[in-house]
Amino acid sequence: MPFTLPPLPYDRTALEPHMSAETIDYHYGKHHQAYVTNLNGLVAGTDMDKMSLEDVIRASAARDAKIFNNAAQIWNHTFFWESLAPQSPAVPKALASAIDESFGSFAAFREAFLNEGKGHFGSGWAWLVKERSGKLAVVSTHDAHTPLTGEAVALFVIDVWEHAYYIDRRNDRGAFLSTVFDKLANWDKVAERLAAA
Ligand code: MN3
Repeated sequence: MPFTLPPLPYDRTALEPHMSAETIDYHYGKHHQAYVTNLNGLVAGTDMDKMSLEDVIRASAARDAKIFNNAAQIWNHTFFWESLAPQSPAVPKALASAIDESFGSFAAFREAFLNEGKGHFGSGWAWLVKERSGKLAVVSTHDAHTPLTGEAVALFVIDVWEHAYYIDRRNDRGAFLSTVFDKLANWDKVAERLAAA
């Protein structure tokens, strides 16, 4: 079963001026697509070519870094695009309460998230997750690593690989993070994931 690039949930120009169509063309059209193309080449003829993407990620995590990296990057990027919206909605009540309980305030959550993303060394991802205890937490993962292989449930993510911001922001990861967080975060989607977690 060939894996396919999931459609973007909005038009390529819809996140402008905060994220350019050129960034979408490269980040979604080339980087995300390349992980799909690579994975299809790697799993062809193996026992993984009929599995779901999630099963491929779990099955390859301990035994095949190339397959794991490409499969997890497909999943992480799809989760990232779905974490964004052209008009960032207000934070729904249930999500706001969970954030207040875990971080003290939305402002404290925002600061923790932006610091985690800015402070992450090298390529990776900054996440809001729901831990097994029920508490929300901010974590980062390196390279392709993903909460999907652990016990926490992913709720929101921002990609902090350089390819995510270099076209629009050059080396300014901090400006990219705060703009995406403040202008493009799809809090309705995050609340939906929390309700399902
Ligand atoms: Mn990326």
